[in-house]
Amino acid sequence: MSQQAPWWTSAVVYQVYPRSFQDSDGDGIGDLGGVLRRLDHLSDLGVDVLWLSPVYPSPQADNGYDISDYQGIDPLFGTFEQFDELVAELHRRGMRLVMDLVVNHTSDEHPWFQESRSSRSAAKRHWYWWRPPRQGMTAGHPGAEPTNWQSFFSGPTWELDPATGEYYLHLFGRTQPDLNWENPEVRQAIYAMMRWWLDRGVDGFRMDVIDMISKDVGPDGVLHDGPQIAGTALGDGSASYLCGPRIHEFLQEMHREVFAGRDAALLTVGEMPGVTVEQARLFTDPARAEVDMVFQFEHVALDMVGDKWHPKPLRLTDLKASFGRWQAGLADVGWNSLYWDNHDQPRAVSRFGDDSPAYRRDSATCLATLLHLHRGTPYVYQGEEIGMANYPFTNIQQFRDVESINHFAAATAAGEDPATVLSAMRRMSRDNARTPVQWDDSPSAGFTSGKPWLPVNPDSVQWNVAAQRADDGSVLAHYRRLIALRHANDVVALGDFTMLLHDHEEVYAFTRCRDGATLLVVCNLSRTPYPLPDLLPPAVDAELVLGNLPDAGPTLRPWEARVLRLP
Ligand code: TEU
Repeated sequence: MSQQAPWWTSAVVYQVYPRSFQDSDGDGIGDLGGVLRRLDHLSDLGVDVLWLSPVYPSPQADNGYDISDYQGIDPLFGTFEQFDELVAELHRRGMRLVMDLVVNHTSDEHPWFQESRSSRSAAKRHWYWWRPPRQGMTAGHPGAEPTNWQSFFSGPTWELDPATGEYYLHLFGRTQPDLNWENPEVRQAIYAMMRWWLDRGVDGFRMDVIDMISKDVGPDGVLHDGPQIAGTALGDGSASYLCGPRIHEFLQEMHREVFAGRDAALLTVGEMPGVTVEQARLFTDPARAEVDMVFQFEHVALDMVGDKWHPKPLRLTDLKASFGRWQAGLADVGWNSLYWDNHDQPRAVSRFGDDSPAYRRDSATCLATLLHLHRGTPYVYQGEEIGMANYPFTNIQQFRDVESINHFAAATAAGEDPATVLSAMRRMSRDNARTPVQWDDSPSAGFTSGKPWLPVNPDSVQWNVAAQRADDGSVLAHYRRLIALRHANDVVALGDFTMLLHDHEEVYAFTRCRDGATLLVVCNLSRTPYPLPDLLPPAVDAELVLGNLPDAGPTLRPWEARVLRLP
């Protein structure tokens, strides 16, 4: 990869969740006009790519991840004129635009599904997964669903459509029916749509749950039950839809049909829950022509027991084992994506750092240093660059996220204690990531002149972009330096990775080496000070390239991070 490393190996991606980024028309919901207004923030930060979460027409049951028209802009977010302006303005500033591609499922309001559900003999009936009730059972009765799979958003993955007496499959919400990728017409329609966006000027796609498009279906159309999930009547169907039998075939076909000939300038990212490092190596091997990198979920599953609603403390040694395995597994073939959070995850500083007033700034910058010095392409989720934290939710009425709301209903109906359910949601709900970006210290944080769709975090009085922009010691300033460091140093982008201190529960350390240059990175993920001479003797006389605390001395202070150049 040395001579002609692809451009995205030294790039940093910034994710915009438009609904929560910046409102320009006072309806309390962020929009494209808002993104346009804040482009200088992105250029100041120095990021290379903007990944835009969905802005297509949508009933917004899952905030745009339920699309009813793949070739439009939802009026909620603006117009095509604004979209084209966004592409042009990004390109003018040397940045690229990556669209969110949600093609495992559509909205139930998509015309394809409307046609599909209209009758059993509809022309597009086989564009989705329709099945009769389980043999010997009556449609609509509990347990009559064609398989026992549990949906990601609680309850069964099957919804009965009374008009035709058959069930349709939805791995996510009941208004998000899964497309049938076995059908070549579906695939061709999607590829045509993708080409249309590329022709319009976009620079690639972040592909939503793309490892779920191939279902393990028998020649007779049979789908199999999964192992029962303890405490429920439902089963885990993931063996039937994660990295299914035709997944590589479909992605290679997509590459041929959509990207071939122009892929060098593009970025393609597959979001792949449950993907293993061995699979990721196949997906991202350039010789196989599938995707450039994948979003894996291993490190964001280390602090839970079974599912996200049963959190447990993270052990640093588990994180090291996981990150270390991914760094090693993709060292010679393939490429990593690096992220702490996004619109589906709680805020990084609250989850992996220490968001108490004394350590919030230091832990946010420490985490950033750790991640950005790994080999792979770092992703910054809006607000992370100023250390935005989880929201102090106190009751169920404050949540808007379909996953959270459904979970509360299902868990309490099953007899779980509402206060316990709520406390897990306060920690893990996706709405933590979706409160408005905090631009200044005004009442709605500069996000909107109206009433924000999710409340602004009360800590915006202190934690906001305006306050940090002028402060050289801020989280924002540190992100700027980290991004510049990657751009300026081949060793940050491409150097070999070696994990150190494997068994240490509070300090994370590694080296990066390339062409005779070696960086030593050491991060204290705790409140305990550690004398460096005992811990890592070579660090003592090394030159400091970048640190997150002033006046570095012989002791590695709480949440201190250092990037050192070894002689
Ligand atoms: O998320 C995929 C996914 O696996 C999520 O359901 C994730 O497991 C969950 O949010 C964690 O609790 C993608 C999108 O990023 C997400 O916003 C969508 O809701 C989902 O797909 C369906 O499109």
